[in-house]
Amino acid sequence: MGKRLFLAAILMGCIMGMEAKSLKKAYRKYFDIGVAVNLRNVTDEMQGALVCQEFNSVTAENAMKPASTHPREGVYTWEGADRIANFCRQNNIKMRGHCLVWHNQFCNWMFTDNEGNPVSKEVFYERMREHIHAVVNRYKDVVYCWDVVNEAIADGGPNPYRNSRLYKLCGDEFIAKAFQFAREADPKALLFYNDYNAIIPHKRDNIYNMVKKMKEAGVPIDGIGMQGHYNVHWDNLKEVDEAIRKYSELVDVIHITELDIRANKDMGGNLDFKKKAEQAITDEIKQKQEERYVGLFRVLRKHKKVVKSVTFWNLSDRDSWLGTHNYPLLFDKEYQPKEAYYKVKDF
Ligand code: 9MR
Repeated sequence: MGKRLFLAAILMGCIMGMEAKSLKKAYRKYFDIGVAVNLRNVTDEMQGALVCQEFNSVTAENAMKPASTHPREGVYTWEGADRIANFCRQNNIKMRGHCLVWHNQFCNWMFTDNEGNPVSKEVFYERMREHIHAVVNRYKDVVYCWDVVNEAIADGGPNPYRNSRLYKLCGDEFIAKAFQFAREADPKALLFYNDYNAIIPHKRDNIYNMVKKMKEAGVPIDGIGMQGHYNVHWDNLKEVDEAIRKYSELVDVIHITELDIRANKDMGGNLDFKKKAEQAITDEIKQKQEERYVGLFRVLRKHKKVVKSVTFWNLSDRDSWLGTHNYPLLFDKEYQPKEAYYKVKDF
C-alpha cells in the first residue's frame, strides 16, 4: 500500500470507528500486540492514530519509571505519565506498567538521608513501599500489569544477581519486598519480573532459579517478561522456544515486553549499541530481519497458551532507543509499514 493510502486508511478507520486489518486484529486469537510510547506518539495526531489502529496494549517507554515520577522525596511529577495514561483511557487501550524497581532511572535519593549518609534498608523499604503504592494506585484503573522488578539478574559471573546499589543494600530481599508491596497496592494487577537476554541459557537459568526460589517462598510473581532486544544476525528461535517452555513451568503468563530486532550485532538492554553509527541497510539485512520477525512470531503463536502479550519497544525506527540506523521495528522512520510488517501480520 502506498504511503498516502496507508495514512488515509488509518485516519478513515479512526473517524469511522472501524479499522483496516491491523496487527492487533490479526493476532486477536493469540495475544495482545503492544507498543512502548513516548509523549510525541500520543500527542501527534497521526502517530496517535497509528497506535490506536495497530495496538491494543501500551507501555510508557520512560514516563512511569521511578526517576520520572518521583525525582525527590515527597515530590511526584506525574505529567508525562498522566498524559500517556489519559491517552489510553480515552482510547480504551490497556497499559502494561513499566517499571517499579530498576537499578537504572531509579529514585537514587531513596538510598541516602538529608545529609547524604546511607539509610538503613528498613528506611529504604519504607520509601520504596510508599513509591510503589503511589504509582500503582494512581494508574490502577488503566494499568493491568506491572514490571515490578527489572533486570536484577547479572549478565555473567559467579553471582547470579546484578551487583547494583539495590542488591548491595538489601541482597535479593528487595525483589521479594517490591512484589509484596505491589500486591498490597493492587491485588488484581499481574506482577512481572522483566529482563533482557532472558533466552541466553546461563542467564535464563539464573532467572528461572530466582523466580522459582521466590515463588516457593510465597513471593507474588505472576509472570515473566522476556524483553526481546534481539538482532538480525542471530537465529535464536530454539533459544526463544526453550526459554518459554522452561519459564512456563513456573508461571502461567509470559509477556514479550520490549521487542526489537536491530541491524547491529550486539543485543540486550544496556549494551554498547553504537546508536549513531551510520550503516547501510542492505537488502540482505532487510531480508534477514523479515525472516527473524516471521520466525519469532511463529514460535510465539505456538506458545499462545502462555504468551499473552507481545510489545514492540517503540513505535517506529524514528522513535527507537537504538536509533534510526538500527532499523529495528516494523514501522520505518516515516511511520510507514515495512515489508516485515505485512509478513508478521499476514501469517
Ligand atoms: O527506551 C528507553 C530509553 O529511552 C532510555 O534512555 C533508557 C535508559 O536506560 O531506557 C530505555 O528502555 C529500557 C527499558 O526501560 C528497560 N529495558 C531496556 C530498555 C532499553 O534500554
